[in-house]
Amino acid sequence: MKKIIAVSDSHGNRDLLRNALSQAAQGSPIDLCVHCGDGVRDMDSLADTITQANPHARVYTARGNCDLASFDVPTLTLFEANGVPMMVTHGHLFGVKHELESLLCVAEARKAKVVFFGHTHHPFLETVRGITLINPGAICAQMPGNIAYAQVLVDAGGKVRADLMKWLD
Ligand SMILES: [Mn+2]
Repeated sequence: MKKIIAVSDSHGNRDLLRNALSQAAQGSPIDLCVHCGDGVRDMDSLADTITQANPHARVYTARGNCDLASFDVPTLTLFEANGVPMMVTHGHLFGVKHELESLLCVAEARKAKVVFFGHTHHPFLETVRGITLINPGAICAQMPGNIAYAQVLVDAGGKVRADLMKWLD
């Protein structure tokens, strides 16, 4: 079983990001950590913590429109988990605040079955034409009921289970 945790739009809120990832690591370590942009540098110090807990862990990010000093980070990153092709992109290049069809078309062209994006600051989870679209929303107020991150579990056979996860306290 691969455990993927996705966060987005931290916009400098490293403490909240750290809290979300520490909640996400309870029970079992994170295998893949995804940051969907706008705050990709916030992952820098936390990536070490994740790989300390799990030496095989990988971190994938995509540059957002506010990641002005991060031109080394690609705007679209492809990866896979247990054979399931996935991609992360921030979403501003595909107009996700207005429609998701462009994002879907890119996913189809890149043959991604799971798409992580951000930008809207609104948590979203829906499967369209066999493609699971996941937006963890913005890391925001740590209050019970608010969505903190998205969790995707991929079993050895490539079966995907995706959930938006709330703050526990
Ligand atoms: Mn943005």
